[in-house]
Amino acid sequence: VNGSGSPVDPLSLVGLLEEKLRFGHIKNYVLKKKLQVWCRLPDAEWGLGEIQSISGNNANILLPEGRVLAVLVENLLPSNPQVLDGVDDLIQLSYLNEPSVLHNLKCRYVHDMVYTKAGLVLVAINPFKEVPLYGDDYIAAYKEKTTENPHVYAIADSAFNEMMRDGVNQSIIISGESGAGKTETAKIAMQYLAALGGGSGIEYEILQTNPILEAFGNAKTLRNDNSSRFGKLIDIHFSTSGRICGAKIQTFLLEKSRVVQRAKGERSYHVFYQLCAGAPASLREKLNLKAANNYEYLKQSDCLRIDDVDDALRFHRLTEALDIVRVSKEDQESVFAMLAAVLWLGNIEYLVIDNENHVEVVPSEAVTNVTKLMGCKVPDLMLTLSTHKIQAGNDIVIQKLTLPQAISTRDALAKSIYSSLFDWLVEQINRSLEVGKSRTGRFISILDIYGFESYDKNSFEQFCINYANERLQQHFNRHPFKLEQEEYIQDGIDWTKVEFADNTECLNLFEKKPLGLLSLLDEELTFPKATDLTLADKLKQHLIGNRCFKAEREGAFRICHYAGEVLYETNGFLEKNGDPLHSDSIQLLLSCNCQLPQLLAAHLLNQSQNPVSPLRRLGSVESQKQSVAIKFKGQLFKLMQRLERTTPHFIRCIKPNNKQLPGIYENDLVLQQLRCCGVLEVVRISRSGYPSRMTHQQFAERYGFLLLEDVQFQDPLGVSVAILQQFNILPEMYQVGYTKLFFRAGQIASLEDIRNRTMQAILWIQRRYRGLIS
Ligand code: AOV
Ligand code: MG
Repeated sequence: VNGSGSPVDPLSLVGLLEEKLRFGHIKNYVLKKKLQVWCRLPDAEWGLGEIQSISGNNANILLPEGRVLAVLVENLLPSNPQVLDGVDDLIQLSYLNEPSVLHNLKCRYVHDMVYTKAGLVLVAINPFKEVPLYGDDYIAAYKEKTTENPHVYAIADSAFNEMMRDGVNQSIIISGESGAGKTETAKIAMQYLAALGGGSGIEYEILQTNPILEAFGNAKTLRNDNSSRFGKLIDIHFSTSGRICGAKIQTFLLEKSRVVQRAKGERSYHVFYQLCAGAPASLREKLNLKAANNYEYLKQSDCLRIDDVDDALRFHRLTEALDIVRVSKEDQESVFAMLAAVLWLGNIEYLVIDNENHVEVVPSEAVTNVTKLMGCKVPDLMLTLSTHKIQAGNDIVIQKLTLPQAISTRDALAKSIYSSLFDWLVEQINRSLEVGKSRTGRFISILDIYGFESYDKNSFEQFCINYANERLQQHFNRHPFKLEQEEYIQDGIDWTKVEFADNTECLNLFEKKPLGLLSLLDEELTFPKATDLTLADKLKQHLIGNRCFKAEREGAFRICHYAGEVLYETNGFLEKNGDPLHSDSIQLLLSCNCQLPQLLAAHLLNQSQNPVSPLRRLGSVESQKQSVAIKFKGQLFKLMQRLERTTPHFIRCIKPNNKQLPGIYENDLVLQQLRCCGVLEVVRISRSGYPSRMTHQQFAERYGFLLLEDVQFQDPLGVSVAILQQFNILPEMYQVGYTKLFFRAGQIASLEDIRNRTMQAILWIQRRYRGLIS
């Protein structure tokens, strides 16, 4: 009962309390015997029980197995009535505490219902097995709207409809940790859009880009057997009639170090193993191919195969897909030749020739194979891989390399060939998918990047990947949270602010100038004597005191990311960020008499034209270019700007266990992901907020004709208020802002219903009337 003596709806009271308490404790609720509650069990899990007795701060809880547990009242949370078990939108839960949400998601998960709405966001829990939720029948059901179960299809469907209705470009933004299911989800969304807008055949080409990009850009890691090692944005373009008319793929920072080294138990890019296992005999002979275990670059990490994956079959599929996106057989063969060249490069060995550790290349099968495959001369290759040209005044001096220098020169060449080959391939694909003449400029973008990663050892690659995830998280925060709340406040409506984890501070740690991580990293490249250890010292010196940064033992530092703390080791940072490629190596590629190496060289030259960050410290005729991290930052900024101009649809993928196995739902792991990505806060906002809104003008125009009294001389606000009164819309269901009206979920739907029925009645009367006259 409220202050005026009238009864209060118990649900709204609960909501109110909850709003105040956020994840607050039960002691502020009415505790009574028989109440069903969640209580913390001794093993720290949440268990369901019933209050047996309470005295002061202590309660006795009856557990299902008959045991009675004495607990502190503050360790209790209210549970939801059983009828709410497994609701398909978390908004519907009466109590929105963590154990209730976990329980709800689990109820659904065990029944293979892997999708659940959380207000504006779709939560997708990785089933790690085939679930019967996809294919033509399901697509038809979502197309015809005969089902309302949450699904990726439903998200793709609303993106499509909003694009057609509002003429605004849309984006489907998929996030989640490594192995959570982003790439699979992106493919499911593409499949739906292809079915919806297909017909011309181009949709088939678009789908076939997936096996190609996965072969060249995915690899087995310790977290995921098919881990994306690059970021991808695909824009699918539509004609005015809603047909797909083309697509464009943009990729971000491929992890190229993987080609030459990685952790034990991981693999290099799938395509290498596919080629070795699946190339037909004639190609094998032409490229001097051997089995994967003959190549240093492949065998070094003690992992050549992936369970249940047939690399030879995948190779076959890859060539089919390449045919479909119109990469000619000739070009395909050149691509495979370059891949074989990279593999043979890894087998090239050095001989130390003096006591200063200077080396020469050992003549071998590897050397001749590389030269044959690339079309260059043996002495040129041997010289490039063992010497440096240094500009001394007007003269060029040739200096022998030491063993470590020579190895890194060889590896840099292999990495550059691979990454430029990847870019070249994406260009070919884009050419094939080019948006035709019927372009309307309308598109749906799907974003799938590498997920947040934290290993025992984290290096520059994780640093970049996790930075990208921070950026994406910021975009996610801005949308349901910041923008929503800002709009309420601007329009002057009553609104209790919901606190949410904001990652601006961590982003600033990366991006601030001149003393952010990226600037400091860049600056260190310009010091001739810098090493990975001096870099670590410098970071400590400048960043200590920042709440998101922690100094660690020598050569290491820690960042507090939105998704957890990660310990980075600076070992390799400088070289990976500087990404030096000797101009000698580019010259070598240019001197080849095959076309592809020349094209790749041109591409590499093009990339290195940015005159930033002179890599003087390497003391040679270096190509001058932007550091990797700074370039990446620029790319991410552009990406975010583009996404800002679209209507976003968010999908949060969740990994229920770290074993990549079906049927295992680990509460702690799921909870940690829900917490760090702010899913609960989104629900809270969606629920306590006013998701529908219209300007006074729009509202008056749309519903004004329903008024029984003539109000045509009133202003839009006056008309709007009259409509609200006539239809008895309860005051708690709406708010009147300075410019807009805000409604609780469901209100507009019921007004629309009245409007539709009235319109039909009017049409019917008109028809009758005409009939009478004629
Ligand atoms: P990721 O993209 O989020 O990781 P993936 O999409 O590659 O994760 O998913 C990892 C694995 O989980 C897949 O290879 C499938 O075996 C399984 N999986 C995911 N979604 C589904 C689904 N809907 N149905 C069945 N199996 C699924 V990374 O790219 O590592 O961040 O960089
Ligand atoms: Mg992926």
